[in-house]
Amino acid sequence: KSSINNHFSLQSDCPSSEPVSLKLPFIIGVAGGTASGKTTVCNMIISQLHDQRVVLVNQDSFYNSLSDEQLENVQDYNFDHPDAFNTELMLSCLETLKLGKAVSTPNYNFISHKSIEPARMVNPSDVIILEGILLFHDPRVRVLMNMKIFVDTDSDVRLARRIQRDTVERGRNIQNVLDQYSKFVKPSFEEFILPTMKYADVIIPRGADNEVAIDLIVQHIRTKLGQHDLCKIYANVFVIYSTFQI
Ligand code: UZR
Ligand code: MG
Repeated sequence: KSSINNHFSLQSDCPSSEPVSLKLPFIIGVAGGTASGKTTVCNMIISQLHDQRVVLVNQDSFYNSLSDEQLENVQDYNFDHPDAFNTELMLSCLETLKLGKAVSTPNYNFISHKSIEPARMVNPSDVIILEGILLFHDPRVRVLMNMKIFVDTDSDVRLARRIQRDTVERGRNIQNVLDQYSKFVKPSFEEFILPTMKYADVIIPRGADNEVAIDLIVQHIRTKLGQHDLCKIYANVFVIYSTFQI
């Protein structure tokens, strides 16, 4: 009875580690400028996939912690530059998740600008949704994704939302947000984020207001998950077949 189930494990071949699931997760990347509606798009996809195991991993979690010296001059720190992230760590976490294993990810705090305890444990899932402004920047991260979505929202709409969000949720004042925007956020968007739009499989205009696009994306994910299920059945049949050969 237990032979054909969704999470056939290869314990005997992996003496050093926990069981590895044969089921490969479907990995979706959602990128786009600040306050473009990435989080809302992700949440809309997640709410439509309620019958699957879905997990959201945010690139923000992998921000490098600022040193005391950097904290003293935080207004000169560019959080919108690719070097602000620990991409090596994100890559290794994603590789682990892709293998169907649980992983612990850092927990970045936007007020102290540091990773804080406790770390966040991410469980193996059928669908892994990654979200972040610079997710498509590193080619090694791009190849891990089965589907890449770019949320394309007008800059003025994004700035308006950013002011709203940073003053309410991230403890900033308006002057501070505007200075940061013109000094780093806008130039980095043009230099590093916008050029990655060409890597997207799907570009969503107007972000989360675009329900048709979200419905189409969810349909595609469901089709692909069906195909994954077929691969899983073939893989399990193969394991059972090999077992009986011995
Ligand atoms: P989203 N950011 C902060 O404001 N503080 C931090 O400690 C780390 C990041 C901002 C960052 C970027 N820029 O524009 C934004 N600044 O978070 C990305 N300044 O987050 O995708 O949710 O907009
Ligand atoms: Mg967000």
